[in-house]
Amino acid sequence: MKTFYTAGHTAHVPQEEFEAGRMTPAVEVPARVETVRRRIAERKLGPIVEPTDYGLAPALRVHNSEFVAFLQTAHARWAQDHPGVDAIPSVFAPQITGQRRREVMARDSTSARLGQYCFDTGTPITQGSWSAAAAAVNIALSAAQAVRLGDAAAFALARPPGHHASTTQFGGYCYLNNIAIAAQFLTDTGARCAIIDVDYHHGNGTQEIFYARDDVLFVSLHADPAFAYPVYWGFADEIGRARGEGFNLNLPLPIATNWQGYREALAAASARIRSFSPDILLVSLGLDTFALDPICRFQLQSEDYLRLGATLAELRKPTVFVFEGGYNLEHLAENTVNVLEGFAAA
Ligand code: Q9C
Ligand code: ZN
Repeated sequence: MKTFYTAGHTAHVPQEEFEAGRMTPAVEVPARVETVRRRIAERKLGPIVEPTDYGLAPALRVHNSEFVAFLQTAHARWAQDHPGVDAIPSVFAPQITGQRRREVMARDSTSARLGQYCFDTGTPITQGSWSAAAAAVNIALSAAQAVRLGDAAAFALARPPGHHASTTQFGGYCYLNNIAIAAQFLTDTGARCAIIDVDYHHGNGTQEIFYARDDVLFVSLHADPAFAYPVYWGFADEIGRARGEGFNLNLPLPIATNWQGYREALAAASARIRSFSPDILLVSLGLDTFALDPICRFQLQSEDYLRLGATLAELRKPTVFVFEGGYNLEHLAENTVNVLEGFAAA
């Protein structure tokens, strides 16, 4: 299996996020991808390949163009007034719509723009966030293209992650939705795509992007939003809308879910994917379901990731793995490679 990787991600070095009333050290850091890259090389999983540049057009198929334009220049604008600190929004006013919002936006205030295009305070825009986010998109697209051209599977070892980023908002450590852009790119070539999201957190961005559509299936296993981030999304009754009704499946799970609970939900997810009969499966591969993850509360063990990979392989589909969350730097590489080796061995 090819792994797509570029050192471009190291330009994105968030310092701190605002969480639970204080600034805390960032957990979505360059070492995440670097540790996984080293282990892939050690385990001789396959070649590590630089991505191709696809430009911005594929991202603009899923994201609002003003949102993308803002991301590109946000740090430079912010740095004029706040040199040396990352950009984090401090004002959110979703209730201000219509003419008043247009007036405020016309004033072009960076603070208002940040609040408009972001939904949390945990996703700082740093000097290198845009270039790294754009590189992550190219990684996901390159992995998608490899599978489209006949590889049985490919791994997009990308950061920043993507699954929380919606059409018009960044958040949850995500700026551009790597997997949604890849799925749209594949759909545009005529392939029928299903996305399974196994990150601990609900993939609210991916859900939103495909919510009214029946051509891309979204299935997510995640911590119940009743107790977990992203709080507002991921409930079981979010089933899609209009033509998309029945093409969004959320499987919220309780605190302390272990492999026994997880495998049951995975069986339900697999059944829905089989009935959808995709040409290509895309996996939002978060490893933050691990028992020792510092910000999450599931109980999967390292050997369970071999089982997860094997279960995904049983779907017998060409598969694009896209890296998402996972914050235990000591075990992240082992767990990630276990999924890929479990998949390849099955
Ligand atoms: N106390 C991904 O895994 N902070 N994003 C949650 C909970 C945001 C996670 C804080 C977590 C975002 C890609
Ligand atoms: Zn996550």
